[in-house]
Amino acid sequence: MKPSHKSYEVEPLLPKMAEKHYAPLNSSFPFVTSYQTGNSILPQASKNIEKALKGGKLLELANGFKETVATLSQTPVNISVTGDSGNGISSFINALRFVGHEENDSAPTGVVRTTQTRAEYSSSHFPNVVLWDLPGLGATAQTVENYVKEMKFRVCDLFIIVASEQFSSNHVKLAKVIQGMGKRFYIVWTKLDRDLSTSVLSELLLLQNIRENVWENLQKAGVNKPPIFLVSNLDPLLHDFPKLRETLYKDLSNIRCGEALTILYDTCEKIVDDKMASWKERIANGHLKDSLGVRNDDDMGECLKAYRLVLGVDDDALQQVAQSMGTLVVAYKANMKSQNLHTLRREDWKLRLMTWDCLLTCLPCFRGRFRRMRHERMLLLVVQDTKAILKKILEDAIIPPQI
Ligand SMILES: Nc1nc2c(ncn2[C@@H]2O[C@H](COP(=O)(O)OP(=O)(O)O)[C@@H](O)[C@H]2O)c(=O)[nH]1
Ligand SMILES: [Mg+2]
Repeated sequence: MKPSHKSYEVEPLLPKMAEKHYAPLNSSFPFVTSYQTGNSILPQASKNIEKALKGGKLLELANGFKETVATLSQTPVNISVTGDSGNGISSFINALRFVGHEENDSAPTGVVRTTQTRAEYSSSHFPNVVLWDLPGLGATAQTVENYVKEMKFRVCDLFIIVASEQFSSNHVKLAKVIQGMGKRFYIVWTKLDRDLSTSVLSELLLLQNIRENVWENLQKAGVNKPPIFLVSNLDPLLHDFPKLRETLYKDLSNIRCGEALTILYDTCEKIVDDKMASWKERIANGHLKDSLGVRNDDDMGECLKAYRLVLGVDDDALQQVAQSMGTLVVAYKANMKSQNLHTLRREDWKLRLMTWDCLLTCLPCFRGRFRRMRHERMLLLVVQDTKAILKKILEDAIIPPQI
């Protein structure tokens, strides 16, 4: 059946640009977190970033983003691992931490009920993350409401619902209640090794059946599609474990940085818009030559360079930023229409029309008006490129690019 609900894959970080690059934060981000660190550093970070951008200092701005992300990355995150008793909750925590069940600091596991109260674990693989090992929902005769209260769901940022053998009504109840709280969760199906050794189906078909079964049960209860991972706790490197870890890293970034960086990006957008407004005024007043510092304001190539310089996205600045972010300058320039006058005219038919010599020769009386329109158009295109570059810098500050 075709899923009718919005998929719950990793949310884009900065949604409006998500189509361009992988982007992990979102104003409609479905997490509720404390953001203690984010709230306290935000005013100063915002001030620094504002100052850098107003002064057209892209490198300073990029460093400001990086510092902000570094601080936010230390925000503590609570992850609760829940499910039905005996499903492999404690074993999953051990596997995620790469800790054998016989090791000292492992979560106790076993065929008899071993987890009676919630217990916390940490892992060097996920710094500043508390993994809460919960007793399964079926462990006591309590209601879901009581369980949610006792297990302190409110203070948790992310949930992992562990299931195996069958996806029960308890799993569905947990998913519903977590979704109702506006928090994110994954389903982790464990004991895949057993399923694989006992099933007569091919591996591909078996995996597909498990996924479909989980999804159908959730769908019937009106739950949005969560990420579903199929694993064996005996093999912490196999099956969906690598994908699960990758998703978890991205979501941790979202939880920690999401709200704060969206606010910072909005501030940047506003500054760029203000800059555009003030330059539009100068264009309208005809005071361009002096303020832009160009010899000839009909020389569109020279003016383009000047607009890029005042917005802080000139070639030198981009080169410095790329170096600081550990990537190649092409990563920032590849989608840039305003690389030079040739690319700008190629990519924008309106500007092409406005810079068509015949038009100016045929309609000399409109020369002044055309000049203004050309400048406004060019400014707008440089502004659009600047915003895209700012977004990319922010994304790269969160997840460093790999070259
Ligand atoms: N074969 C297999 N056994 C598992 C797996 N995960 C857990 N178990 C076993 O299932 C039993 C219950 O596991 P436990 O982690 O204590 O479940 P919990 O009650 O949900 O915490 C233990 O005997 C585990 O060894 C798995 O992925 N594969
Ligand atoms: Mg347990």
